[in-house]
Amino acid sequence: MVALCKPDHVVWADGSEEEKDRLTKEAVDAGVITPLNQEKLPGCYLHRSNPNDVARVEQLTFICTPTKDEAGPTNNWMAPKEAYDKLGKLFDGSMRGKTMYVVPYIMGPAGSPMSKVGVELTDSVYVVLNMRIMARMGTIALKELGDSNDFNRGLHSVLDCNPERRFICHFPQDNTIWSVGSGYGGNVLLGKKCLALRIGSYLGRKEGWLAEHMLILGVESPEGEMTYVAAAFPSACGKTNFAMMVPTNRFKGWKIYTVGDDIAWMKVGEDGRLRAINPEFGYFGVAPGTNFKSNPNAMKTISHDTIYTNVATTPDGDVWWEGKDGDIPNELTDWQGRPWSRKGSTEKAAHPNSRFTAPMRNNPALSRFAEDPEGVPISAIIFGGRRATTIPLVIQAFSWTHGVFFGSALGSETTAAAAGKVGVVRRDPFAMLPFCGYNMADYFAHWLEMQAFITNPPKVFMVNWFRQDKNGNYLWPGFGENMRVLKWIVDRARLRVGGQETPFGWVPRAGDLDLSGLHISHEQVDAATEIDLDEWKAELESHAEFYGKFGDRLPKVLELQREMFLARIDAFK
Ligand code: SAT
Ligand code: MN
Repeated sequence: MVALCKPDHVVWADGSEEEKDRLTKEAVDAGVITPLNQEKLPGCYLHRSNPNDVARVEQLTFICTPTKDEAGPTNNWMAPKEAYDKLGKLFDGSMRGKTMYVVPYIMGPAGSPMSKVGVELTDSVYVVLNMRIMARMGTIALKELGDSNDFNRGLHSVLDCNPERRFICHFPQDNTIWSVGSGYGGNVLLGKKCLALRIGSYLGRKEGWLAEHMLILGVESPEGEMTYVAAAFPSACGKTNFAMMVPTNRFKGWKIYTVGDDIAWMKVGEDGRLRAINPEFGYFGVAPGTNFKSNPNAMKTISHDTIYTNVATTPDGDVWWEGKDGDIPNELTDWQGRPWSRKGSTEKAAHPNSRFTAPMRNNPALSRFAEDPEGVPISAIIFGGRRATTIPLVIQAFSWTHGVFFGSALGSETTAAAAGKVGVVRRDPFAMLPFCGYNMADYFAHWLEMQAFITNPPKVFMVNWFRQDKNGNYLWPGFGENMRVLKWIVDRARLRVGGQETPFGWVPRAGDLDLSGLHISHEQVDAATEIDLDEWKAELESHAEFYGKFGDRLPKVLELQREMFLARIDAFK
């Protein structure tokens, strides 16, 4: 790769504090990052990206399998040879005058049988500084690897950051990722979406485990009973908030512990239960909307040793974004470094997809099992999305197969995390649409097959915090109040609370959800949990269009589920 990229220098990252200080200084001197107010935000820095490079680019992301069928209808495909040739030309000489950093890293705790080693070669010091937060990086990874050559091969160059020369290519058969022309997190922190999800999902199928776009949290009751759940929501739908939730006052004594906020690797343990690890070491979270009400633990987490990307700043070097606590400052510097004023400016001061990169050890609610090499046992799996209508506050699947059906048909309104239009419902199965590294029909089949190995399978649920009334107001207050829903989920998983059977699953009856002290009307809660048969008919009909993409490859049992639910509507009418 040195012969190809022709860097002036090669630097092996060891992950030490000394190295962090040296690289931070170099990055500051080069203008890549700027120190923030070190009294308010010790160890914190700001990075402003190229304005054309602020989110993942799904249209430029490719799965390079030998055949197009292996990548499937939901992925962009490029033949491996074509991709290597095309990107090889771009990488040729790309690091002239620059340094190539060699970044060895582990996804997962050191010594865990579930962990994987990767090595990312990059010409971006911003990537190195972010990777050391997001993954266990440096010498520790080389030790983990030993003399094995089983590691992910990642190559990254920002080039001139031109969208015309931007490609994120995955070669699952070679355990290789080539990323060029971008500096944005999801495109370039190769351990995250590229390895932990796209390549990971491929390896998971081959090796019999699951790589999922899921948070992992532990709920502890006042009696000390701990229950772990994993939950899949599309990007920017509140996974980080849910993973760090502080329960509403009514639930005094209940505690939520974070294991992970974005990715779960799950495998059947010796005990026949599904066990999950968080392969990451930090959080790459969305800043706008984060405040002491929506996520107090995140606010504490990002108060030191954090890299901010594309947020706004105040005159005294503090950070700001839309939805932060307190009054909107009169004067700011916006995410592009331009003066911004509360009265005069019409654009947002922070980019809607501006981010923080923070070490998970900063999180006051970090689970003490977050680094357990065996993972935590999962009792419930939750699928969620952002839906104005149709999907109730919570609904439980009748079976694992039904749960896979829920996941396969998940829909959500689009957000700012990916480039493109915001606010349209798109099918995002398992919240994995942009992250599944192989044919999604085979991915559904893999999920269905897993049940043969899990003797004690988690119960499966769907939630929707975002349902609206006719005037566009949210029906459910969300945030800490979501504890009420989570409690029902935990009690259902432990077989000790009632529910109402509907054609499509169980929902809580009046009295099953603890609503004490909640200042909203019962009618409003009823509206949030209502099943509207006509809306569901339209929903199930719209699944057909999505399922149709997969042709014969779609597992038959999913289409049969869909038709069965459609037929049940008439029986309930
Ligand atoms: O933008 S990232 O892919 O890093 C985060 C996300 O979209 O979930
Ligand atoms: Mn994500």
